[in-house]
Amino acid sequence: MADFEAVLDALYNAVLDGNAPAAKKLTQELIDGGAAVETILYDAMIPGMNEVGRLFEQGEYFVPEMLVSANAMKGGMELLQPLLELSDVKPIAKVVMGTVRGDVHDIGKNLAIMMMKGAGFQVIDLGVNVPPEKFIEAASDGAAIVGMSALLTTTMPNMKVTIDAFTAAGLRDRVKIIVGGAPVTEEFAIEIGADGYGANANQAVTVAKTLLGVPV
Ligand code: B1M
Repeated sequence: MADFEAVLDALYNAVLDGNAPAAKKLTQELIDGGAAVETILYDAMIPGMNEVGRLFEQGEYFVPEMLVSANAMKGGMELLQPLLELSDVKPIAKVVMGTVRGDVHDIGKNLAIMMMKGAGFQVIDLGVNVPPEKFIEAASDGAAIVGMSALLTTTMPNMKVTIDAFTAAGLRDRVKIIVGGAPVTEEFAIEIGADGYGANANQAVTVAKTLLGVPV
């Protein structure tokens, strides 16, 4: 393989440019070269998406550019998923995860799901724009953890709406609720009555395990 750093750089640029075929090819090249999943994500793909966000904020990128970049990243992530999956292992617990109502950002949520699955959780992915009732319905079937993601300051309040709906349904004590997403903070998580906060996808795993008393 060409110089490791150069391939990571090229992958960063492929995400930035929304070049899906290149993103896939370079991700595969890194996998074949023995790069760790975390390196591929945190040293190339995620910084690439962060730069996309910065350019959008500055008015240099628009929604279509964000979309093609997101698709490029997703294509690469698909190749990483099988590397994280464990087979023939009894799941630690059932988790339901989704992006809250009004919000269609799913890359961070998908990453958290990938990491949770890789760590041995059974994860039901509820997708995006998930209303409280859907979280409740899915969690009623034996879930120990509910995970919510939000990327917009305007949709963050729907995390509290969902938590309140669990309380109203008499189910709040049966599940641990963890929250994450770029604008979400530890303070916000405490304020809305969540049980845990994950600053990144790996933390979703450590927080979930800690809440269930499973060794990290
Ligand atoms: Co949107 N968008 N977007 N967007 N978008 C942001 C979020 C924004 C910050 C861009 C900006 O202005 N800089 C901005 C929000 C501003 C705000 O709220 N104050 C914004 C906006 C404004 C919008 C629209 C309103 C634009 C418009 O239409 N005018 C619109 C809203 C649509 C809606 O949801 N209703 C919109 C649309 C879109 C696209 C559809 C085009 C696309 C999403 C495609 C998709 O997800 N399938 C998109 C994208 C790609 C982005 C940016 C560029 C990238 C988001 C991303 O995927 N990041 C984003 C800018 C940015 O974040 N820098 C932006 C990478 C991802 C790995 O990070 O999701 O934070 P993140 O996940 C992290 C952690 O947060 C954590 O783990 C992950 C890995 O470490 N995590 C968890 C996430 N969930 C977790 C759950 C956990 C634990 C950890 O436990 C349960």
